[in-house]
Amino acid sequence: MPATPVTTRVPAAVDRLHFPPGFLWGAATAAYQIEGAAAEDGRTPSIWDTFSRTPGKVANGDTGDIACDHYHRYRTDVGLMSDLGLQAYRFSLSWPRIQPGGRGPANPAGLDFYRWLVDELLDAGIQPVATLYHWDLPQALEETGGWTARETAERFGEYAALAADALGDRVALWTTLNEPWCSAFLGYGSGVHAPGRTDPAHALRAAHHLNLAHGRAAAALRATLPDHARIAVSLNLHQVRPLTTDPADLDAARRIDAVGNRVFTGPMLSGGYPADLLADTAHIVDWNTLVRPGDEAAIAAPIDLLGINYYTPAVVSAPSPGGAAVNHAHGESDHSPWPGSEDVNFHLPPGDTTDMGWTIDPTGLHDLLMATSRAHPGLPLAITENGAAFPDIPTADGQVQDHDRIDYLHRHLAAVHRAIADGADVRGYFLWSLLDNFEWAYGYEKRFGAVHVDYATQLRTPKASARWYAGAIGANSVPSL
Ligand code: IFM
Repeated sequence: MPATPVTTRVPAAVDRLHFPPGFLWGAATAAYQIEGAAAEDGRTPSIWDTFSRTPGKVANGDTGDIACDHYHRYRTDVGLMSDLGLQAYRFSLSWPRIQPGGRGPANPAGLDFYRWLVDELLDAGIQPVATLYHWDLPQALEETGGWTARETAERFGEYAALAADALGDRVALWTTLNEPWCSAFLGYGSGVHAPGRTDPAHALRAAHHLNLAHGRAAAALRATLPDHARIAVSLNLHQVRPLTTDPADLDAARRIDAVGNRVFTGPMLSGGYPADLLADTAHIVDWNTLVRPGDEAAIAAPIDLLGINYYTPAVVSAPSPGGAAVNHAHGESDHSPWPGSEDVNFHLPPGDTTDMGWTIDPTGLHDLLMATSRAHPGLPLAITENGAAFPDIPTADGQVQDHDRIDYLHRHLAAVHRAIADGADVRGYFLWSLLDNFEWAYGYEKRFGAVHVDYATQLRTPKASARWYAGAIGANSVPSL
């Protein structure tokens, strides 16, 4: 009888998925979700201050008044980042803190806060990544039309110049907008986000003015920042999948891709608004008067990096007679966030879900990265948000053993690794989020953090996932799946 072959163990080197040298490991937050200090040092209300005070809009009546009190505890928080070994920290600047009311000169105290935060980061060897707008429009600008008014885009360009002027000597990577789809379509379409308007025409107007704001800000940043600075935008691109290959389902997917993705990538990256989007929505807005000569050229200001925020795919099918459109990923509302495609059906993709009810599907991230790479060759990509909410019940000793989040991060990072191996130029990954924080309409009910926050005491406790992520950063790799 032949001898039983000896099975050789796979060498340690191939037990891990190594990321390219220089791959940037970070974590992200946003001003209104963590800062608190809502009325301090000259900050004026944003649309989220107003919205969260409107009964019934946010779970439990929660507000961002205190949130994680990061405004006062930023040194502690940078210490936590340091312990994690973070290489970069993506945060947003609060427009109503920097430019109260959204017009006029900068507020020196508001700028000081960000100067101190950035200095603390640089001292800790952590690269600051500043986002100009993560949804906290000054309320005063909403009162003159908000994002439905063209003037708001002009004001945003001026605010961008103030921010770049103050911080451009120490922040080298800037993002203009975070997830403008949410600002336009959840804020002005379904109304589940501030300012809570529910008019499809307003949503489309907002989308165009956000695009224009991005163009104005990109121009202001380019004019003000040193040459080595890089400019990006963060889009929550929808990985849209038709339920079947039936032509009607394929058309539903095309429509959602148009109003979910190409409404932004079209003018920003592909030379203009896509004809099919204009046709699908022509009965809602008059694009010929909304988009003025020169707008598309302004929006197409070159960027250096595209930020992609990914959580779950969208599975869609053709409208069915009497079938109500349900969109599981974007909250409950009687109003659709999909102007012109209100009756497209959404289906919960198969698989386990997070505490948000979002299906966990890392293949969506891989597919999105590949599709984006193919659509925009030569444009470097980064994952500027990815993560998951879970209930995260602390054990008796106060620890959080969030193995479900470790599994989520591990599988999504493996998907990023696979996309890089398949040719996508992905430069970095920012975990959402550093801290548990104010999760918009869900208030403090949903926990996305790698670090647990006890809101009664403001005690921060790194979860098991924080330790796991620190290990990945240190090794520039994750275990093979
Ligand atoms: O918390 C949000 C973040 O502000 C924007 N992207 C999605 C996250 C989770 O919902």
